[in-house]
Amino acid sequence: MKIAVVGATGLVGGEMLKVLAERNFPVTELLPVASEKSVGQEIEFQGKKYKVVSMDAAIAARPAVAIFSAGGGVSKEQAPRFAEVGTVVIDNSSAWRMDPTKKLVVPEINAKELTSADKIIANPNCSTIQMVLALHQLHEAFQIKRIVVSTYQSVTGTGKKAVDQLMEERAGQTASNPAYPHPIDLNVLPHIDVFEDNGYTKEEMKMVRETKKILGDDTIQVTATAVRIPVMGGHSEAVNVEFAQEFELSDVYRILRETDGVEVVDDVAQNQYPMPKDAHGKDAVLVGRLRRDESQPRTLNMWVVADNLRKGAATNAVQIAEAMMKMGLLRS
Ligand code: 11C
Repeated sequence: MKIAVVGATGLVGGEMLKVLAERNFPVTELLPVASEKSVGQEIEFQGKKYKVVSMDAAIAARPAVAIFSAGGGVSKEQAPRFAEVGTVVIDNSSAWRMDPTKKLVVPEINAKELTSADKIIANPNCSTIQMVLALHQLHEAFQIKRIVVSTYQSVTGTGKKAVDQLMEERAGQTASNPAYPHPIDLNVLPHIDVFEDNGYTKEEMKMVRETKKILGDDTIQVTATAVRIPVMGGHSEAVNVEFAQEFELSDVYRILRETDGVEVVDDVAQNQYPMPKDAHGKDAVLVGRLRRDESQPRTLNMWVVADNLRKGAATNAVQIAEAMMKMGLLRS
């Protein structure tokens, strides 16, 4: 299968290539696409060298799938051009997520809704993916009323510039090209993406809006505080969730252990709980610190950690492509 990876030289693009190779996605020809200045540069994939090509060259090659991770502006402009030649676009930006004509997919939850009419499919925000994956089966069992979430997000979510900032600061230098308006090492920034008119950040509002769309339930109330911390390897989330129905903690454990893509790590007697250093490089969403909120009935506290570049981005996108291939929705 011919596959284009748009934004192939970025952090997420690199992870996309790694995941495609690891999962043995049947790639017959890879079309790595990046900015004009990278055209001609070589990329290694499954032991073969591929030259970075221009957007126009990739569209002319009519790949079966194009996985985009090059920012919202590029997606808005270029995804429809791929769709016009019959390519299925899986887009990792926020450009199409809330478009009512586009599906926002976490395969374990809603890949079954995809049809041959879907040519541009949106990959959700990383912090939303890990939260809804941990919650969707609990929602089916007990009906979520309200979620209060605080995030602790890795600098890899911002990209290479932020990783460089953290590393330079950690080496005692002033960052040469900082990604953030403040130092990030030995600091915490309650600020991810831009501020909206309501005082929340765009990252916080993504969690509100995308959760309702993926779980297909506008009645779910969500409030979020998104925070950047000097960590690499994964995003962590403290999730407080109020259900409409009463639950037993033992059923919560059982349901989470049976949820595809979730791994329960919860043995406090042995100091076992999810941490970004353990989630790093893994596809599973790690869930632990499960306990009742004793201040209010039918409410659960949990701690959710995942590698934001993998299940939060690359793995989820490749899983969408795999699901569509299985459903016969990709041309070979
Ligand atoms: C972060 N969640 O950690 C962001 C990165 O909408 O796909 C992903 C942004 C997005 O900064």
